[in-house]
Amino acid sequence: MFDKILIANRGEIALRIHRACKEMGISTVAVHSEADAGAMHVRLADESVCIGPAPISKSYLNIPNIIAACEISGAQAVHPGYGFLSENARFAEIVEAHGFTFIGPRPEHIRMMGDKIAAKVAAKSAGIPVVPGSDGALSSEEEAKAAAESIGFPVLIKAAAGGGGRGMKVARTRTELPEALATAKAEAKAAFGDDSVYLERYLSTPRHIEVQVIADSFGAVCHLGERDCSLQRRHQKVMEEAPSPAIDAAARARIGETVTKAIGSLGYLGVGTIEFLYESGEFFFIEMNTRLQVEHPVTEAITGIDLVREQIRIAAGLPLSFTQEEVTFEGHAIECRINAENPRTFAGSPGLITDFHAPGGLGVRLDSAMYAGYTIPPYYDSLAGKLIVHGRDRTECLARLKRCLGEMVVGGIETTIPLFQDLLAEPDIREGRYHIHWLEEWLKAAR
Ligand code: MV4
Repeated sequence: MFDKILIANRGEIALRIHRACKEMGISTVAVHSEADAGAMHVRLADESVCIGPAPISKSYLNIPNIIAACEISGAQAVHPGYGFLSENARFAEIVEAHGFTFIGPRPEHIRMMGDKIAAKVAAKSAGIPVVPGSDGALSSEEEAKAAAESIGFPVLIKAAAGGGGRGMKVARTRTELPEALATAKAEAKAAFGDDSVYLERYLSTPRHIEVQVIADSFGAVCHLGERDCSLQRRHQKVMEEAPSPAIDAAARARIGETVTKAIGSLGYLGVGTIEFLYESGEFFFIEMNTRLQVEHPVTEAITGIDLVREQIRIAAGLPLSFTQEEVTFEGHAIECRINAENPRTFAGSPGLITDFHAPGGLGVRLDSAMYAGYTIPPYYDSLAGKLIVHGRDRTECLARLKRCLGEMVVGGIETTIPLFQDLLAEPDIREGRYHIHWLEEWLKAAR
């Protein structure tokens, strides 16, 4: 096992990784920008190294400086967290080329899943159900028309280099197709420097359901159930839950088995998330994420498995500490992303936190880098913390979440806490009746 790990991230996820390390007897190296010198991840870590000025391109994305921090600190492994360099195959290769261990999947799998066409081809050939579509990049308008006619309208044109919704265009009819194709290509070129696009049947009101998988270097692969992440705004998840209110145990076991077999056949290593759109009782693969995800704690809550600990064990060449038969799903968990934002306009609200009170009690977890006296810098993501609540069932979970939101105090800045209080009063949310467009429709209407 490693005795020192460098955490190449900031904020709540840097703390999350630090906590797993300490429980495993591993010492930690924080890296930070000049703007983060007083951040909690720096204060808690055993050592810290400044890796550059505030802009992420000069610090958290600065590969040479992160490698230098590994060298001067004597860390043996790097945990990238999520975002930043976590799905950069080149970074994983560079870390390994310098004699350090990258705590994550193999570069070839990161690269494959980063190319949405290659990912879909791999998923389909491994037996995962995919959205009916063009099965590859579109090379002409004629090809797009032929594919669309055989699938049926409406269709969605997506960028191969995409993700996060950029370069996506709906064509409702044959007439709309040429313009949608041209716009999607232009957007993809501008955003990613790659104008490859493909086409899929457009699903109008699906849920976003993702399955957590984990694989060790001995060929063991397990699934840890699903998370429902349908509540999103502008492709940013807002609230996530496990299990999905839309999935029963039989459907869970079925998709879990399909995904587990596929991941095994790909020779995947580490944690991963297979994203599906779920509509009319059917799963359709859209993408795979090769990182630890923001919302991983809801899976941890219902399975009792520490995903970061397992990631570190896998990277150190140890087996999974459980088998599929030993994985059980207990109760219900919901995560609220507490962002430093105005709860109505979503305008960022960085600044000094004057007061801070964390909710507590049975089944309550707060993953946050906030403290009274901390100033949230304006340079980074607005995610300030995550409140994760676990209950014996969804009803208990909702009651506990309401209680916790009322207890929590973050003074001096605006946060999304009031948004969650309003959401919890909605019958659709209480009943679990929502899809990927529900939140934006609700924000547009009732408020
Ligand atoms: C789709 C879709 C409908 N049909 N694909 C958006 C981000 C990208 N990762 C996949 N996305 C979508 N793909 C087909 N064939 C609708 C979306 C989509 C979406 C998906 C998940 C969560 C929120 C979303 C919001 C708008 C559109």
